[in-house]
Amino acid sequence: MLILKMTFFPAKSPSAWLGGRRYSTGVDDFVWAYTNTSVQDSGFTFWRSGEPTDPRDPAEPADCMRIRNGFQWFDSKCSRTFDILCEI
Ligand SMILES: [Ca+2]
Repeated sequence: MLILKMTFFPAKSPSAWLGGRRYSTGVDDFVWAYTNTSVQDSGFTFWRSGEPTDPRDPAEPADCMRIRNGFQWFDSKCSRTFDILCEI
């Protein structure tokens, strides 16, 4: 975990995109893009307390999943710029 933190979460870039995206208007309606399977039903989630937040911001909903340097998950606006995190 230390290597992951040092490699992917340097102080200037404390977040990375995960491969999940909201597919509907429900707060917990996220799917993993690679498998198109429900995040909620995957058996493991690590949302920060209070996340995901309400997606119904009509101007720019928070429909993409990101991870921060504490490794917890957040829903965020997809237009934001972060590195990506992939399974190898
Ligand atoms: Ca959020």
